[in-house]
Amino acid sequence: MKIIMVCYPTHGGSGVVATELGKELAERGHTVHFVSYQLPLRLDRFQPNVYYHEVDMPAYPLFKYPPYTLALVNQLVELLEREKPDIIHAHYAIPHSFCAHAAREIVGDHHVCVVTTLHGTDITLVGSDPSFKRITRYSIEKSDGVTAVSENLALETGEIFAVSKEVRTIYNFINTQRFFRLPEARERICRLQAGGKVLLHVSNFRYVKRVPDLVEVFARVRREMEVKLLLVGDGPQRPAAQKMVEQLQLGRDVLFLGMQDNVLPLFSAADLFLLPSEKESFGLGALEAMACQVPVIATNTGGLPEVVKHGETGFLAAVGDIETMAGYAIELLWNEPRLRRMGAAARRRAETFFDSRLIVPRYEQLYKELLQNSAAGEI
Ligand code: GMT
Repeated sequence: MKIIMVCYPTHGGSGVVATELGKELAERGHTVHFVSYQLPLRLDRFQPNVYYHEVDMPAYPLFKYPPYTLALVNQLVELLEREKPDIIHAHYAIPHSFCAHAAREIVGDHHVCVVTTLHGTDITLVGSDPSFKRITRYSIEKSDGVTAVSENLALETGEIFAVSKEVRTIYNFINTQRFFRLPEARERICRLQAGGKVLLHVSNFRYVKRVPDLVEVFARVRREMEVKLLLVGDGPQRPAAQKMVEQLQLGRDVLFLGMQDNVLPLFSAADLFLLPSEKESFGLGALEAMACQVPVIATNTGGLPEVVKHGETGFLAAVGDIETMAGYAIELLWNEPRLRRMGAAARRRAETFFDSRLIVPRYEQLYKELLQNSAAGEI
């Protein structure tokens, strides 16, 4: 198949999922054209069957807000006319799916099918805002296939937008043959006394991630043992977190590492992954941790309970319940055999339910079904 993948190129989860999906599809012999405003972070543009098209954005002083989405539609129109793809796979209902519909309309191409994958931010955070709600609903209804990255997100989409369209859950995935705990990463990354532990958080530091809760949890764990906190990523809550760390005099043990392109050694150095989010449709970072045998302490929200099994591959607590999260962390970190058992169970869960070899064929199957329906005139 010939597939156009429209996504954000950044460190955020949706861009990572779209990029990894495109790469896996290209390895399976499909032709994949990525369209974005920048080369997606994990994309190797020289991989066979992969093409990358950057959206041309002329800077024109008249516009207060550069009309990126219009430039994207124009780029898609050109690709539809030139490449005659089978599928446009848009990651995010808005703006990407909406742009795909506009491009299809302009070209009058009734062959190409539009698949929209909902990631969460486009539904529960931005998409449900009154300024975007109608257009998000339209983008979902108009798609030939719609997927959500967890059952919870599929359910919420139905509740928020009252769409008649079937929203199929296809979980996020990880290639467990490539993403696994690297030996000796700990020693290379941080110096610790014998028995010292490492906590890890990776995110874009948006408010929804509740980074201050994370620092509070760490402060409590730090009172009990020798431990370091690695914070990977950047975003609006980083300055507040840095201030808290200073005030709580934790500076010696908290490392702000900023954006990191290669996160595998960091996951491999960790004993526990913390994700105290307000909302999380899936929590890709949690899955990456699990693939590296790192148990997860997270909040009992959104799709996280579908990823992290409480008491088996980590622990879940109510949003904002710092005491409980810290209690779980301390108990587990003191109990080395249980920590290792949970780590092994986490890895097994990643392999059994979220491996790319299981999930990517589900997307291929969806594309095939849609193309068959389209050929039979059912779309
Ligand atoms: O919240 C983020 O980290 C970024 C965001 C995005 O839109 O790129 O992530 C969303 O999509 C990820 C991939 O499907 C999910 O793993 C995240 O849970 C989801 N974020 C939220 O729902 C807040």
